[in-house]
Amino acid sequence: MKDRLMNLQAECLQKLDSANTLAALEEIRVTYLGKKGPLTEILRGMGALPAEERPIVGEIANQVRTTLADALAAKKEALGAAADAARLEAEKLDVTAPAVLKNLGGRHPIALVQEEIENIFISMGFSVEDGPEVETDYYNFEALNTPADHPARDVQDTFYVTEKVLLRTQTSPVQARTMEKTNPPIRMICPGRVYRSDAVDATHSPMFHQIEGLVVDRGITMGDLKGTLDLFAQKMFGEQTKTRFRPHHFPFTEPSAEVDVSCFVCGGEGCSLCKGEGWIEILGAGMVHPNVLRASGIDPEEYSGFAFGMGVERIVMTRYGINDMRYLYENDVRFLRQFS
Ligand code: 2NM
Repeated sequence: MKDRLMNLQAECLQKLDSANTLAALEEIRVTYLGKKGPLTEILRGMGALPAEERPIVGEIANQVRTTLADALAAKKEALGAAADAARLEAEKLDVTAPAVLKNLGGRHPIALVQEEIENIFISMGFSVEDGPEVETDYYNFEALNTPADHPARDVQDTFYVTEKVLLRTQTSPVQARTMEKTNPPIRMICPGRVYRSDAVDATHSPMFHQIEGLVVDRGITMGDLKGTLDLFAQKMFGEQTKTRFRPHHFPFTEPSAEVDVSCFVCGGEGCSLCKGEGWIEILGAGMVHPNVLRASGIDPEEYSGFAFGMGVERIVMTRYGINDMRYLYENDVRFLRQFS
C-alpha cells in the first residue's frame, strides 16, 4: 500500500511538472485528489486494512495528499506569474515614443488675429466682454442713438427674427449692456460675430467678425483716443506705424472719424497693398455721443468716453495679403494649413 501511495505521488508530481496550463492543473487535481481519485479511494478503503496498518497508511496517505496539494498550489502560482509576465510583455508600450500626428488642426487666421488684438488691449488694461448674437432692437439700435428711420435699421440691411429681435449688426450692443450694468471707469473691448444682409462677394459676407472698444471715465478726450489707437497700431503693424483720422459720421459717436494706418509694406510711399495711397483704412472711431451715455444711465456732464470698431476679416486680409474674403469661410485645408 505504501508503494502504491509513493508511486501515485511520483506519477502526479511528474505530470504536474510538465503541465503548463491552468486547465491541465485542474485536470490533475481532479484525477489525483478528486472525490473519485485513488487517494480518496485508499482513505475510504482503510477500514478493510488490518488494525495495526491503518495509522501508518493513514499517515502516509495524508502526507501524500498534503505534498500533492502543496505542489499543485505552487505550480498554480508559478503558472499565474508566468501568465502575468507574458501579458505585461505583450501589452508593453513606450509611453515616451513620439505620437503619430495625423492631420493635426491649426487655429483659424480669424481666431489668431482676434487673439492678437485682444492681447494688445488686455496689455492696456481693457477687459474682454461678450454678449448675445441674437439681440433686441433696443440694444442694437435704440441705445446707440440710431433712430428708427436710420438706413441700418432697414430689413434690407438687417436680419430680423421678429420686429423687435434681430441678429446683431455690430458688437456695440455689448457696450451698451456693459455701460448699463457697470459704473465708470470702463475699459473694454468686445470681439464677436455680427450679421448683415449682404450678398457674398470678395469683400462681403452676411456674417463677419468685429472688435469694438470703449473707454468711459471722467475727462476722457480725443487725445486719449488718438494715443490708444496709435499704440494699438504700433503693436499690431510695427513700431513706425502712424494713424490718420479723417472726419466721418457714425450715429453713436460725435465727433467721428475713419482711421487709417500708414502702410506696413511701403511705410507710406505707396505700393500695391495700399493701392498707392500710403494709408490703409482699418478702424472707425469717435467720442461716445452724449445720447448713448445717457441711454445707459451715465451722466454725460460727468463722464465722457471714446469708442472704436474694426472688422477682423479686413485686418486678416490686409495682414496676410488675402484678396478674397470667401477663402476665410470655405475651410479648405490647403488654405488653412498656411497659418499653422
Ligand atoms: C465703430 C466706430 C465708431 C462704437 C461706438 C460704441 C458705443 F457703444 F460706445 F456707442 N461702440 N462702438 C463705434 C464707434 C464703433 O465701428 C466702426
